[in-house]
Amino acid sequence: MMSYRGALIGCGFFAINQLHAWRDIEGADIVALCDRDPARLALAGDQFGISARYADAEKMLRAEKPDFVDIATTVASHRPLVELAARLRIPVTCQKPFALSMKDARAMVEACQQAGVPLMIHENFRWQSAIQAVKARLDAGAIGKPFWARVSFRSGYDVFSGQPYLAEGRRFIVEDLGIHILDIARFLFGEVTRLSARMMRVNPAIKGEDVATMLLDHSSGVISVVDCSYATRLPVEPFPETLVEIDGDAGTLRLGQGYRLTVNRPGGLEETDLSPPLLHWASRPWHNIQESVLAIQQHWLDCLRSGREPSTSGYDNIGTMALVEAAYASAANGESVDTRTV
Ligand code: NAD
Ligand code: 89V
Repeated sequence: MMSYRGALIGCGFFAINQLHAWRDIEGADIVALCDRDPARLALAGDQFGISARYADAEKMLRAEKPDFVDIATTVASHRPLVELAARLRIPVTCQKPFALSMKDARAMVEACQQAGVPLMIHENFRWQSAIQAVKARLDAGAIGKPFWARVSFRSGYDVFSGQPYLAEGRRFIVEDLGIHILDIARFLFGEVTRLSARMMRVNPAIKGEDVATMLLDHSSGVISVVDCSYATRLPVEPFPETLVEIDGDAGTLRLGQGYRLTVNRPGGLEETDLSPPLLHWASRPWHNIQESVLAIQQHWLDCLRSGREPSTSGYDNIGTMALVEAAYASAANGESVDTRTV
């Protein structure tokens, strides 16, 4: 079977996980790296034994002609890099947040569509095995028709030491973390018609909001609450677990702390430990994120091989980005927002 040659742009904090995952995936090899920071480029190149190293993305893509490009930079560079990949007709996967604005996101999707180039957003949280298991239970009708849900991420973990730029933005938790939790809500309950949000900043050392509570009307009829916080000090730190509560007309499902799944359904009570595997390169508590990186990258390769549209294609991710924008608009004006107008 053909092995796909990939090139990765942005050798920072998170790219190391992506490089580990690529090394584990059969049928894909990262053959070239790019970073404008020579120290980071050298560190990643040496760690993963990749000698083709570039400071300039266009030079790398023109010289290496890879089968796909993995963009692992922060958001400001996403639009020019995705459009570059489209111009050069190179299938492209790009980290979240996809874009700085809805206008940019739509332009990027359009550019890839026009060029006939597959585009996947690295929106990995829905690929966590516990979240996939919840979706499988819902699809199998385990609790009947869901009508209410809560998807929750509350933590006091210091994310700023690994990702210092998170303390600097005018926007923080919804743009960086809430985007994942909103995507899980869309994945589980479908598209959202209205959204209402309240936000606050508790930590005085950062610029953006670190607490958000959102109320979502899904067109499926489900009402969900999506809440996230980095100002919540619990006796056992749950980072980076997403907790889920769902009430259906025939039962209830709970994904509790410690990856404990409880499904109370007509046939009786199911209790399952959904702890993620600890991959050989992973480290706690990041291991559930790390396993989802492996899963989404395997999915990207499967999609490249089959020609299928990725679950989190650029087009799909516009739906999640719209929820982020609706949340900031609602928090700013105190009113609920029709997400289809964003
Ligand atoms: P980082 O700042 O540590 O790394 C980004 C790297 O990209 C830097 O080394 C920088 O020099 C390089 N870079 C930026 N623009 C470039 C360009 N035009 N050409 C070449 N190199 C360039 O950031 P990070 O924490 O690794 O985050 C990267 C992205 O990953 C962000 O969008 C972030 O939101 C996302 N992220 C996702 C997850 C997840 O679970 N999906 C987790 C953490 C971070
Ligand atoms: O996904 C992210 O971008 C990360 C984290 C999971 C820590 O929020 O910032």
